[in-house]
Amino acid sequence: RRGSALCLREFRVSSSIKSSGQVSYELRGDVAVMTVSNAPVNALSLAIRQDLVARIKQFEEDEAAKVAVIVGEGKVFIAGADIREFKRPATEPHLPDVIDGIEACTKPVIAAIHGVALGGGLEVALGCHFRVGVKGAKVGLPEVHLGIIPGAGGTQRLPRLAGYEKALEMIPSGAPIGADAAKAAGILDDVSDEADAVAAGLAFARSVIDNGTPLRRCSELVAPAVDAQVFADAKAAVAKRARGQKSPVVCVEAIEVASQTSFADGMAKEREMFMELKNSAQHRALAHAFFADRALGKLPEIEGIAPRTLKSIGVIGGGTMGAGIATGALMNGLSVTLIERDDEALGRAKATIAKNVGGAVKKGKLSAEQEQRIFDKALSLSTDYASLSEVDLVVEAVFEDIDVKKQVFEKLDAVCKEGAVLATNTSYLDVNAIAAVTKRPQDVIGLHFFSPAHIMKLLEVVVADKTAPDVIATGFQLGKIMRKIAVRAGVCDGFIGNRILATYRAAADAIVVDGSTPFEVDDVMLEFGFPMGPYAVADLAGLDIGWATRKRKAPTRDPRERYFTFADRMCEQGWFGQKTSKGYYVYEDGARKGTPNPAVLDILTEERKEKQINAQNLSKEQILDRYMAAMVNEAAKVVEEGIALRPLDVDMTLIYGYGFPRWRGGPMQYADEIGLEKILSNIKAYAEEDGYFWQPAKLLEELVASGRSFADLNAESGNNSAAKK
Ligand code: TC6
Repeated sequence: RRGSALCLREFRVSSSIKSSGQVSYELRGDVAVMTVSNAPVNALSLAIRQDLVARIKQFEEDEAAKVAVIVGEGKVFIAGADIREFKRPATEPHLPDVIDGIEACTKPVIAAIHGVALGGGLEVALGCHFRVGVKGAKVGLPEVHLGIIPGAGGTQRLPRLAGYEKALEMIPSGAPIGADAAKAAGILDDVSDEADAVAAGLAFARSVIDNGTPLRRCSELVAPAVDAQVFADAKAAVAKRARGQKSPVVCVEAIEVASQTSFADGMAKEREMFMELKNSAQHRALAHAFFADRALGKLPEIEGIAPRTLKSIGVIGGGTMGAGIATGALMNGLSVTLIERDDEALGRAKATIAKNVGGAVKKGKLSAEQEQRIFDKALSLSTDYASLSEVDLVVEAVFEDIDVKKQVFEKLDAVCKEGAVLATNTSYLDVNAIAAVTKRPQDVIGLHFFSPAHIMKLLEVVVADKTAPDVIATGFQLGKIMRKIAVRAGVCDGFIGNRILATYRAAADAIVVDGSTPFEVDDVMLEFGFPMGPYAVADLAGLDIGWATRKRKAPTRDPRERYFTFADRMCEQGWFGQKTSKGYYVYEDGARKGTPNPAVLDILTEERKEKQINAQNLSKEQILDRYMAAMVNEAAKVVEEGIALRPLDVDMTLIYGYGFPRWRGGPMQYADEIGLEKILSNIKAYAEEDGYFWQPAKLLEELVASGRSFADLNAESGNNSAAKK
């Protein structure tokens, strides 16, 4: 009695599996309600898969049950396969077979969706004969973000149900869609008015029974044909955006397979593609990033600690950074009092905020009413510090000079209410020294935003020696409110990100002086997956910034350090990068993408001549190895010193603040993939040429000696759920 195509298909799941009780079975009249229960998100673990098989069999044999409804317990329907299990060899019953079993059922099975049905969760729903959602439910196939493709029929059933265009929109992007859009696309058969998924499922079941609605199996549907060009175009567009990440392109290829073969062959091909990606470094990196994201705020020092009240903030300084911070806070519902020196500066700050907010309205991120509220009510401008007497938190974003900052904090100490959090946005100065000028160092913290602060995701929460735990918790809370990725950092020159940046930039300069060109280095890093190379970034940021830093540090420079002069010579000529139309690249007529500036090569040749350096011809691989070794070595020192609590904190800092490709998982994850032994032996080889720069991190040596990895350190910290069994 099974559908024609399904009759021919082997039901590959052993039907002797017994339920372990994670999927309950309850008869409500003539409807069997199966509830998937695996907190917190009902991931499809082995036990759940086994239970589903057992419950489907029970339903088939239950003469009292005419229809089955599958629902999820708690906040969501099912959030997908259990990502933690991907590290282990796949164990039967495999999800595609479980879902085939659901679809092969001879009586109707309905998925009643609330919260989200994601990945394998939506695939389970696609294996059901009908799908009903409650309002607010979302469905999606986000596997692409984990470096894999939907591997339980999603790439074969979704195009048959919703068409190739919809599948091409949803699967390579991984973006979920709401219930109404899902209904419009034919993915949901109905969006119920019932608030509760069980009620929605029961109501739908009743209509199926009453109307005798025939079973509808996605595998048996035929999607309208499309021109093969659609896939070629999609592949080209997706590959361009993916910048080296494979899964988006494979998603398109898997959907294309659906247009070319039978369902059974398509499923076999999908499985092959899925398994290949599941065993790839890209999947490991993206799964690491998934869990690292969730581990960032899990810190023993703030566990169970409530943040302080956070409704209004003060911002000192209305330059690009201060105005950006104010914009981000205002856009997320906080009240902001912005302090500037005089009315003219306040006017400029207001104009910058208005431009930022206007941009957000144009992009649809903010409504016109919200914009209105910001300028009518939420934003206050003042030249008087006394206006900050009632704010809950102040972020100082003035000129990067320790004496100027100290003066600001003395004033804040005098005017702010008791319990207010006093934060500095410094990117490298000593937060302990700033805290020490106040009578309340426990309330002082670093909140290092990245420019433009209303757009960039990263926020370093810099914990000074005396910072109180609830102040740290408040820093993280501000990050959450402003939708930032907050990373805990300790105090040192440059904290996590800028300190590591300074080291790999120095390595790049050495590579360049020793014989490569800035353009080669940029190309290698672009190929690696960074959105821009370090020299194009320098042009964008302004070469004068690095010049000023070098001058500032000149008196304390260690004479053993190799010092390169080419960048100073460029600045002496007034080449500050994009803003002067010339830097490492030449920017014609205000263009944002430049062409290599050949004069830079002459400056480099001169420097080599002066220093009697014989230009080496480094291969792309050698350039990459050096650059990454410098990054990893400094990162290891940052972890060793406790500036970053765990390797994963470094990884997320580099991903969210410095353009490190997420699909490589950050420098520590990358180092684990390459092998720490290889990285260490490279460092030791480079040290033979420059022993001062290439001093191996002790942590790296220890890990190599004990045969451990950075991932092991993450696991030992106990806070990375990826490592949990
Ligand atoms: C797939 O389905 C492939 C199928 C083919 C197979 C052949 N597995 O995000 P939250 C944990 S691939 C294991 O903080 P929210 C998470 O780590 C999967 N664990 O909550 C955290 O644990 P912790 C495709 C998971 O309310 C806890 O649950 N699906 C999984 O902000 C809470 O998570 C996806 O990619 C999982 N699948 O957001 C969806 N999901 O407390 C991934 C979550 O120990 N999930 N955890 O740190 C999400 O997008 C979100 O979790 C959410 C809930 C929207 C479901």
